[in-house]
Amino acid sequence: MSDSGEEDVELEARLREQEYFRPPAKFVGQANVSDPAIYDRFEEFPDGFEEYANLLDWDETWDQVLDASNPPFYEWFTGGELNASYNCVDRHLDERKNQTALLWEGEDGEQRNISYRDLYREVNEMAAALRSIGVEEDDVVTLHLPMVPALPVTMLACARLGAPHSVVFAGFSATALAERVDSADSDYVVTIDGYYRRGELLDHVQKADAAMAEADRDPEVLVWTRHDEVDDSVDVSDDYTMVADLLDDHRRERVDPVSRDAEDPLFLMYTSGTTGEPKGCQHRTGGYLSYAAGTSKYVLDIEPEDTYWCAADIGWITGHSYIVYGPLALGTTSVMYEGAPDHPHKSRTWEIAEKYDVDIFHTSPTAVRQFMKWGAEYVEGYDFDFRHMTTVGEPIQPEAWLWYYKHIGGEDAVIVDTWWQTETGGHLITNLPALEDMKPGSAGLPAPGIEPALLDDDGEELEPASGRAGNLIIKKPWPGMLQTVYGNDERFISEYWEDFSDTDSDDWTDWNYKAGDGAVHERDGYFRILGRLDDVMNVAGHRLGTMELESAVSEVQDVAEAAVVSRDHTEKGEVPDVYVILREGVEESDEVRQRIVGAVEDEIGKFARPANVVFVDDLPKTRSGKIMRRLLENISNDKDLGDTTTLRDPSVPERIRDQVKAD
Ligand code: 6R9
Repeated sequence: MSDSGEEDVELEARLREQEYFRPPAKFVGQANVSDPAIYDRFEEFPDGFEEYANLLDWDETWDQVLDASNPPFYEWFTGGELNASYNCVDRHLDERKNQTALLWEGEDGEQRNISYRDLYREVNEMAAALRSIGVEEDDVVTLHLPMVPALPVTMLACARLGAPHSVVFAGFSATALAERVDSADSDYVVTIDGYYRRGELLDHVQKADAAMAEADRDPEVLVWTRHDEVDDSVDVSDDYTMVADLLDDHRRERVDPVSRDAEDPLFLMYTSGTTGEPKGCQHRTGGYLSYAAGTSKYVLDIEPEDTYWCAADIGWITGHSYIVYGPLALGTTSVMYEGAPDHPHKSRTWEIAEKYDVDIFHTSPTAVRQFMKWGAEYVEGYDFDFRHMTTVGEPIQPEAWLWYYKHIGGEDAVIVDTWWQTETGGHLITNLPALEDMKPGSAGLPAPGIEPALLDDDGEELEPASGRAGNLIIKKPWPGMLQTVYGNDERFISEYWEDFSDTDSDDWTDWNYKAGDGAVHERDGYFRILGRLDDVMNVAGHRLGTMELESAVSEVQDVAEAAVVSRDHTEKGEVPDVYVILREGVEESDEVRQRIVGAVEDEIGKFARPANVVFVDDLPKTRSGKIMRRLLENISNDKDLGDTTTLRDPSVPERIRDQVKAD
């Protein structure tokens, strides 16, 4: 006890006195980028980005780096042709066919070591299987798969055929899956019988059953199996096709990678926005893959010899760019782990790091806070030596950063805090690890070629490095950016561009990408990200829309009206609190509360479960009837209420606050 007490004191003292941390000399000496001239090269806009495109093999070289004639519908590397699966698999065969591409560990301890040659065979067979059931170029294939090798194999098989994949995180519910299948006009769903989570084989295919009953479309369903055969506990419908049977028919078959236009879509990734409907962010083949590969090389410092472990889920953008596409394009060894970090014990992560001798480790601040809560004793005694560590997805508090630095990095690894989004395809604000000093809590400088700025609410640009907070925008296009919102160009413009651009202009310099985040541009030039300014929250690094949560809650018969706000949470960053007015005659009860929580689980997924459900008589509303969520958020976070004079009934928030305090 006393030991950790002393340590805390020491940590805090250090934190107070030390603002910057230098990258270790041994890191700098071997880094992929150690010359600041890189920033000058990328100042040549847009040609600097050719450096990333040159990391790939192209079937046809591009004619033009950027066609910006029709903003914000930018086109990258136009005239170029390539295939993403070829770039992540085939081209490595000459030099490293026996090297491990994917190192997979099941939660139950099962291991698979998939070499580039194995990956080549599996991707080809799966591509042949998909082709045999009718998948053609440009067909959207929806993947509802957990962290098993079948997921990257199926993604790369789709890419080989030129069929965009739309991966839906396995934790999403049947309803969320159905919604995404319909929205993407998808006629194929690929799922699995089950997967392990905390020692239990979850029946996963039942979500496909329910989704197929709900969806308007009637897609063909393919089912992988977690073991050689379907698990006894799971019932797979006769209407579905077993992947194993298809693969048996296509053993050793080869499928030529389809040459895709640089601008042809590689995938869709649904994410939450400010309305109830998720947006299908559409990513192009050439620009996206170039950007994922380039940032993997320069920011993550990946070399083919490395063992690299990004402990995110491939079901989110981080896993797409930095487990699958970036690392495999560079020909490295990428680790995948199926399960929970505390199963069967809280040292599982460090056990894996030691076993596979991981060099580069990538995780979220939520995970760091959890490791910190469990305590350093779960790390001690494991023999691993990271040279590079990354955080992504949320702001990291300096305390958590320092703990990560000391207890996981042994004060001998670099840490990069990478800010980016589903929409951006790859890192936009992050230090290059050998070039800049680390500053806990700050994402750092813009990545090469990226030009962020802060605007006040009137759209006026703040003085650079003024130390003030504003709306974060990106002034120049970059190759990793989304092409559009699938099937909805108007929404693309309204969500990301309209607020801070001159939408009548054909000149791209009049267009600014709105990130939706607030940030401070510090006096040293580093950016500190403050979090979302819109109705989007970040729960344990998972992005959720307030409107999606509210519409899920409103599905419950007993609910007359609901408002969802975010509450700060020491481990998860944020959690949703739900304020509900019940219908006339409905009594408050735990049963009703359970129904509300259940509705969120059914509509979105268990990961979105509300932390609190508060029954209220009224909600704070303006005279025009708009719910003032900000006031509820202040109540949830025990902050001053602030201005209530514009409310129809200014006494409402105080009544709610007294009630919440009494509960
Ligand atoms: C990659 C990813 C995007 C939102 C983004 C911001 C938050 C991401 C961050 C960060 C502070 C960082 N965010 N990285 N906040 N520091 N380093 O997370 O994509 O799921 O789309 O979320 O996450 O609020 O706008 P996505």
